[in-house]
Amino acid sequence: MPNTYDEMWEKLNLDLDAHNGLLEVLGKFYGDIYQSQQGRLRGMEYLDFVLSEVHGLRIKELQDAKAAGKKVIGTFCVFVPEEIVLAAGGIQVGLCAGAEIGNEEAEKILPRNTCALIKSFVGFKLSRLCPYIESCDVIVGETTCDGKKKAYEIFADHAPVYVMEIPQMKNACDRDLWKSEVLRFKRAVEEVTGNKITASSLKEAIHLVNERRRVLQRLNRLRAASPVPISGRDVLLANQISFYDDPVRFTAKIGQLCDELEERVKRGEGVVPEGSVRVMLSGCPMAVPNWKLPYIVESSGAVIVGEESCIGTRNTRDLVAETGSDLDQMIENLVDRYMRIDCACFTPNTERMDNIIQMARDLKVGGVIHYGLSFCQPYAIEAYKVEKALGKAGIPMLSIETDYSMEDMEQLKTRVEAFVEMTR
Ligand code: BJ8
Repeated sequence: MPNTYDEMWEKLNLDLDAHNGLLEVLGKFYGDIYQSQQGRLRGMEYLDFVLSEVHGLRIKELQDAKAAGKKVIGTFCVFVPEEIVLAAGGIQVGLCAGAEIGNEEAEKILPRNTCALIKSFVGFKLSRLCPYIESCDVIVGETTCDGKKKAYEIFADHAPVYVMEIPQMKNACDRDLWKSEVLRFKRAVEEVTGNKITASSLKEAIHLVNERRRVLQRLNRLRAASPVPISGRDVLLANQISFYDDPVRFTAKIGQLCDELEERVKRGEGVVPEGSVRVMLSGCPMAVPNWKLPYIVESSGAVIVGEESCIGTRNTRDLVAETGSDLDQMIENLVDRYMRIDCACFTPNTERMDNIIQMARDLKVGGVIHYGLSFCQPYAIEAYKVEKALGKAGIPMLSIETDYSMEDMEQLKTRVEAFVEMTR
């Protein structure tokens, strides 16, 4: 049956048949994992709607903005400072990379043993399945892990790519490098958008992105109540959607969700059966529609109360200081904030251990599930240190390595159930 958006998708050069197949699978998957939940908040209807229109209405908004002269910048990493893009009048979208549907195409040009996230974005592009990628005027890559770094070289043959260099250590010279990269990015964005960034546009953009972080921080504080008032899956969805929804609208809607949640917390209402084990996830990001592990955890007698991840607290924990009104000071503030990101690509990365222990204690978790995508060396290797640090703090950890396929569902469920029982 023709879809209202077929014409738009055709213009974006999508493979319509394959794309319809993707939407069908996504809809079914979403129904099973999300809409089957009991006691969801009314405010989740907004997120359900956004997700149901993920390739429709939001793409239409992007197309309309482009027609009005705006530029769309796509990213794969929380290191790319959205404040710069917004200050130049652009729109930034986090590209998802959470499904394996384009793997066959991706494996024609990438080694099979590449992390699922990388294969996913390459596969989406080669299979012509992602209207976000096709809407981008520029896609910003970064030199975080080796896999991404090298994949962008190949990806650049298929899409307009700009790569930011990310330092791997946190010494003074690394900060200098990062500052020069932020300034280089600023110049590139000004060139693409045709707009000069001013002190007032940057100030406004910093505030806007901080407001979105603040509302997600509020959501995280509220979800930590006991009894747990919202599922981990629903909070993960809010974090995932934060990467591509309009930031002003998203912040307002999540504010309303938080108001509703606050009332629920005051009434002492929970959303999961009494005795559910509080669990925290830690590790690789979970991009849309990667909901496999959260679903398994929350159908195994546990509830997720926090995600130590880039689609989680790593992206929302730190604000940019809103001090200073000249451009230089604001750039310094941006540089400082982004240097605090504790991605496993850094060495050493001791602040991540401290942050995990702090978070696990604050959230009063029974255990931590460390999640690594298969073939992701930074997180897989760092899992050893995380387990050691948690062990010292008396908090048990289960290390899971998986990808986007459904083949290991049963095996994962058995391991998660055993872990949940052990922590009880
Ligand atoms: S700041 S976590 S978003 S790099 S999972 S592609 S690391 S092999 S995603 Fe990340 Fe930025 Fe770091 Fe966050 Fe490589 Fe690992 Fe794959 Fe990864």
